[in-house]
Formats: sequence, C-alpha cells, structure tokens
Amino acid sequence: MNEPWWKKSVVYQIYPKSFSDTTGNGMGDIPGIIEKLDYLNELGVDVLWLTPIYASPQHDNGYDISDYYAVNPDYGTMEDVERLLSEVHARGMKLVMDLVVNHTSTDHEWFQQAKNPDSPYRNYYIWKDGVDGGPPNNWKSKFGGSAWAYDEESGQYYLHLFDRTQADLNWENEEMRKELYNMMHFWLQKGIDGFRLDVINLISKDQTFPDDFKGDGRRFYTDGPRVHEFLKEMNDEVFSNYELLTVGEMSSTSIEHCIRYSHPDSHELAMTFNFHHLKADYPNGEKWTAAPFDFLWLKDVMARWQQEMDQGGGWNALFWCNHDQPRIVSRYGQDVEYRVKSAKMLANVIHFMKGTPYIYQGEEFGMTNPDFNQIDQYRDVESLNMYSEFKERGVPEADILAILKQKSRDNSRTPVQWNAEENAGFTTGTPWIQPAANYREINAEAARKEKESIFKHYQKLIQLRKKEMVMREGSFRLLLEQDPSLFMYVRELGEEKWLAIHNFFESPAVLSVPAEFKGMNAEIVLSNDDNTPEQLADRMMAPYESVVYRLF
Ligand code: TEU
Repeated sequence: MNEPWWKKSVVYQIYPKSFSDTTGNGMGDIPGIIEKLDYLNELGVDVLWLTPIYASPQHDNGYDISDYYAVNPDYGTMEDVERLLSEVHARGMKLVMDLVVNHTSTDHEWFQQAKNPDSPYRNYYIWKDGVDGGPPNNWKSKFGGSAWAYDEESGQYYLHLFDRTQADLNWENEEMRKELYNMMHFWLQKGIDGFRLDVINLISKDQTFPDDFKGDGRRFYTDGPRVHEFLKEMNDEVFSNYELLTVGEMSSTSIEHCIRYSHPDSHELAMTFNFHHLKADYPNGEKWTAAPFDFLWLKDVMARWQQEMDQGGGWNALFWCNHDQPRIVSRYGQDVEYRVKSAKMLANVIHFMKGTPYIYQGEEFGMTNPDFNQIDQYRDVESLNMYSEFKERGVPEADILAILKQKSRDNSRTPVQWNAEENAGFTTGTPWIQPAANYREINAEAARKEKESIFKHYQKLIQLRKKEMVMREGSFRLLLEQDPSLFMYVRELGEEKWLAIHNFFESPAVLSVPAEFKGMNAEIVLSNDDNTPEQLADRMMAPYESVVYRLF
C-alpha cells in the first residue's frame, strides 16, 4: 500500500507569538523557533505547523493578514523563514504554513483599493447596500455583533464573519482566486510542505445573502454552495503539483462534507479538523457558559467521526488543543493531583485513534489553563468582545470572569513554559501575555529530566505511530457505549487487535471485559499506570488509568 507521508506523521503546532522570544520584545519570533528545533526533534514530531507569521496589524494575532508576501517584522525576516525551513528539513522534519484566505485584514492593499467603488479590487470583497437603514441581513459575526460593517466613503457595507478588521474575500471572483493561487505557489516554491487552511469551509456564501430566521447565518455559508468546486480548483491549480499535507479547518461542518473534503478521489484536501468533540462543555451549543463536560456525548461524537470517516474513506486530523481552545488537561482532564496521569490518558485517547495526530505547544508536558482573575490579563479580541457584551447585558463581573477562565482562547496562548526561570524562560523582556504562575513546577526542562513525564509518554506515542500500521490504518469500533466512566474501543487490522481502555474520571471505575475478548491473551502496548495488570480481566480501573492491550 502506498501510504502518503502525512499518514505516518505527528504534527506539532507552533503559535509563534507565544513560543520563544530571542529579541526581548516580549513576543516570540522565528529565530526562537530555530533554537528549539532540537527539542522538537527529541520529542520526535515530523511536521511543524506555524500559525500565521505574515505581515499583519495583529488584531487577531496574524489571522488578519495585510501582506501575504511579507513576514511580520516582530517575528523576523524572510531570510529567517528560509533559514527555519532549511533547518527543519535538515532534521528530517517538514514545515506547514497557515493559509488564511477566507478574509484579509482591512489594512491589506486590496481592501484599501476596494474602498473605491470604481476600483477593480472592489469585487475582491463582498459589498452590499444596507436595508432600512441597517445592515444587508441579520448574519452575526463569530466574534459578536453584526457580520456587516458600514463604510462611510462608499455608503455600502462589507461582510466580515470575524472581526470588522477581517473582511471576507469574494470567492466568486475568479481573478481574486487566481491571485491567491499564485501566492500559494510563491510559498510552495520556497519548499514548504503544506498548508493548514483557516476556516476554509466558509469561503462560499449563498449569493442571495438571505436573512437567517433560525440562527446566526452560518447555514448560508458553512460548507457553502461552491466550496467543493473551489477546493478542487485549488487542488488542480496548486496542490496537485507538489506532495503536500493540506488540512482544512472546518467550522461547524458535517461528517458527509469532511469525507468529501478529504477523500483521495475528491482531489480536495488531505484531511480535516472538526470541532464537534470540543463542544462537550457547550450546553445546548452555548460556548459562553461555565459548565462541566458531558462524557457520554463526547464518546458518541468521537466514535461517530472515527467510524464514519473510516467507512467513507475520509481522513481525520486528531487533536485536543490548539490556539483557540482551552488546555485539555484543565478541561476534560484534571490539572491538580492527577495532572500527569490525566494528560497521559488524554494523549492515549487520540493517539490511538485513526487519523493524523496534532500536538499543540506545551501540551507535550501538560501545560494548564493560566487561571487569570482579572480582565486586564486577557488579550484576545473574542474574549474582550464577549466581556463587553456581557457587561452591557448586566452580567456580574465575577460570572464573566468565571466563564473566561474556562473558555477564553487566551488559555492556550500564554507563553510556553521552558524552564523555572523568570517568565518561564520565554523572554527576557515583558511578555505580551502573562505566563501561568505554575511554570516553576510545570516546564519543558523538568519534563525532559523526569523519568515518567508526560513528555516521555508523548515520545513513546509518536514512535509507536511510526511503527504500528494498526494505529494508523486499523478500523475503529466503540464498546461499552453507555459506560459512564470508561472510553473503550478496539482497533483492528488483519490479525492485529488492539483494545484501548481509558478511565476519564477521578474515581476508580469498574472494568467488565466484553465477552468477545474473554479468555484472550494480552500484552500491554502502553499504559499510564505501573500497576496495570498484564492480563485483561474484570477489575477496578484506577483514577484516570489508561491502557492499550494487544490481544491474541
Ligand atoms: O478559527 C475559526 C473559528 O471559527 C474558531 O475556532 C474560533 O476561534 C471560534 O469560533 C471562536 O469562538 C480560525 C483561527 O483558528 C482563529 O484563531 C481565527 O481567529 C479565526 O479563524 C479567524 O481567522
């Protein structure tokens, strides 16, 4: 079987602003990434994904690009990027860049030109007349308020699904698409190995732009009318000329669409991110509440994505953490006395699934949410907008802060905790966002030294994936669907049969082995507990215990 390289890989996500600062300006930079390549090599990851490093006014930390061909000077120069690329390749790793083509910054030259209604660039964006003195329709921005902003100069509104400084591009415009494809070739010709495509399933909007009487408008642009056509075109014009890892970030998508996006015969993308499993703590779909997670719901969602993507021939990107999500150990694990154990359990859960696993900076040694207590500790535009909206509605300060502490995107954006020195060894200056206070105990240096650390556990998982075909290609079947504590599934390929059992809770849980496995011989592939018995038998599972057995 001819396996594409990205099926064997484990990807490591770098959020450059918070990774490592070599200049003392309080922000991470590209030379800082180069300095840490040996560390990443020691971890064993194959691919690095950098979130946007392009020129940007940074209203949304680089997801608001003002020049696709330039590097944000706070991060370094184009030469630094080229050096990074060759240092990455020299270590046998690959580099994937972030591609933000649903929108640009309103500072982008195209948008500046587009403000003139007679400019050929006008049609690069989405402009509409207002209706009854208000916006063209009732669609909401994902960062709060209307999705339309009024432009005084031309008397029309432009669409922005995110911040008002992030104007949506008009994908109906063929010339605009061609310009983007040229830009992609520019980066690929430098030798980069792929793209992570930001909110790529939102690029095609229903051209009637109707009011949404049932929601915020998303059903008129999510997995929209021409999205598959555009991706096939992009693949044909760009991707098909190289051997790339392409991963689409899919907002509020469906399994059916993700199969189409990632099926090899579709010629669209290599794989997709979806976020449904990260909504187990959104009661009734509402993110902005402080709520525990629903375990049975989580299992059901993850299992369906595993099984149905497998059966349909799609390919999943597997992940718990990224720069938009709170730290998983603080979220579905336990970040106090069971931090190490629950972080290893959570790592096992996804690394033993089918797909390509992603590790987000700091996850490999169990970084936690920072427990911010004041609004002035937050930086994220979405969090700050949400704070103002809740304030206006009269929600008490303490309640808003409790929600942000659990849900803010800044939870994952605090500096990487390299060591126990001042500012976690991230910077010698003033960090743009405070590090979590626990960096003196929880840091990369300590984790590399400790024998049974989370870091060591991730190393093992990465090596196992490279070696074991069943981890990558085996089928997936959920067991004990209704068990309130255990997540159990079996992976099978040919003669290989691997049984994964994870206790998601702080209390011991009863393990009753399903009849089909009774009497089989077992050997431990990996466990997070020294006391896990060698044989598979009915027993009590320890708090957060996680084990994978090979059965024969
Ligand atoms: O995120 C898209 C997205 O929809 C989110 O995960 C978003 O953070 C969430 O809806 C907020 O509740 C991508 C990027 O990952 C994110 O950092 C950007 O802010 C966003 O696109 C706009 O480019």
